Amino acid sequence: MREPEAISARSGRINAFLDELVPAADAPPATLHGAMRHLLFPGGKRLRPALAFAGCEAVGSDWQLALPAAAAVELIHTYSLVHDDLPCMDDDDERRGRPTVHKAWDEATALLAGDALQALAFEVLARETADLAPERARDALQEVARAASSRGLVGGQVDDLAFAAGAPDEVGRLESVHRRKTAALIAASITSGAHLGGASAAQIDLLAKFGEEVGVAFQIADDLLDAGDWEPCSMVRVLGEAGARNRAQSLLESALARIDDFGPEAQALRELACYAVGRPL
Ligand code: GRG
Repeated sequence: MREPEAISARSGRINAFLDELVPAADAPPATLHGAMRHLLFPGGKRLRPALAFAGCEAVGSDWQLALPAAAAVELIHTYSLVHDDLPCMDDDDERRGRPTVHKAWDEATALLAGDALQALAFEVLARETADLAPERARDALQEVARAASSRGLVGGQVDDLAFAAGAPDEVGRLESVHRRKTAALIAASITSGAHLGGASAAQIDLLAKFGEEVGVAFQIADDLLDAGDWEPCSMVRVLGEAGARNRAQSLLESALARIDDFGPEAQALRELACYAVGRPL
């Protein structure tokens, strides 16, 4: 599916900003900084930064105001991938067609590079928002911190690792894992960008629900790409391919309906939601 303009036209800006933020690969300790950069550049789709920009735009502000939030969520996402690939978790040798960080360096370096990426996310969000109203920066920071916390990404990952197929209420438990492991950061990408753009509480409430549904649908769509090789914690294994596809579509429809009243400013957000789920708008 063709990349939406909300990604292609804005990736240059986030890439340049991330490049400024992360110390050069030869800055001491060079091993650590090289490892931090390894997965970050050239990086992946940059979906989460695009969602942060679109969240800011949806509430009527210039998308570039969301730059600190966009960088923070991509740094958190990257740290989570570096740690997820470690032998104590998914034990992967390759990511984005390149050796994983612990393969290119070693496990200790991958662990520490992930830690440093996470710390940098919060440093950026605090430092690069100094010109904005303090409550905008505080609210954005809180959204990202919560998404990265034991109630979000980390808690979801813990329950994913411990997931036992066949236990009661499998669908409910699976969605709970997806909501925290994947959707929390997707939703926080949108809401942190919207906070920096001066969103009202009512707008944040709608955008958070939109982001959560899009995030779960995105995880289901990602699982569908595994084509027959489904993890225990996959909606495709429980509902079958057609069932999982239907579930993703109905989550997307529900999400889009929530932002009906946002008008044309939310068009990038709509396009990104459809792109994440692999469906044209
Ligand atoms: C280690 C704390 C910790 C958490 C790990 C994010 C995660 C939790 C695991 C990564 C593996 C995975 C399948 C996560 C689900 C979210 C997901 C679909 C990630 C891939 O996101 P994309 O497609 O990746 O946006 P790119 O490479 O494009 O950035």
